[in-house]
Amino acid sequence: MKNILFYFAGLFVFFVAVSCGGDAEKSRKQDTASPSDLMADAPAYDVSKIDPSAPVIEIQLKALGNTMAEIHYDDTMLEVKAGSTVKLVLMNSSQDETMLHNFTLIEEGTADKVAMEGVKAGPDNNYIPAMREVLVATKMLKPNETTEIVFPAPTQGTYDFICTYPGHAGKMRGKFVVM
Ligand SMILES: [Cu+2]
Repeated sequence: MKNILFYFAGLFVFFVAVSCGGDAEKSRKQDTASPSDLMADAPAYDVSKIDPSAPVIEIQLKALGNTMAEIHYDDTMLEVKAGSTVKLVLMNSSQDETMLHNFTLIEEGTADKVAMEGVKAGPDNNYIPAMREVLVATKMLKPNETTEIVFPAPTQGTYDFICTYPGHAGKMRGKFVVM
């Protein structure tokens, strides 16, 4: 009789142990997101993640033109190596005081959408919309102003860059290729 009691007691302890173990396992799984979950939640690109040991590539870019018909960037095909840090120097070489320009790096094929949202974002936001498609942007420059931004090259692929000042993106756009 004693042996049977021990047997049941043992069985009981066994089941409790198994079920508790199962719960612990489940809660651990809930606490730890799988890599695919993390990717779904993470922003597409983290501009602050600069690797101090990465090579720095400097790009000089000029915004030119004094009329809506003339405005353009002096380079419309920028190329950088993946894994590098990009130092982009933008100069607004327009002379007309109404010609404000910036550089906005965006996901490929989103130029019109970003430009439209940029108009809505307005001057208080430098006409730069807060949206996932925008990777990084300079401030809006007045004529003869220069600025620089430093950012990590995004993952390999082709991106677009535009000026988000209202009406400029049609003429002021180019490709940014990460090789
Ligand atoms: Cu512009």
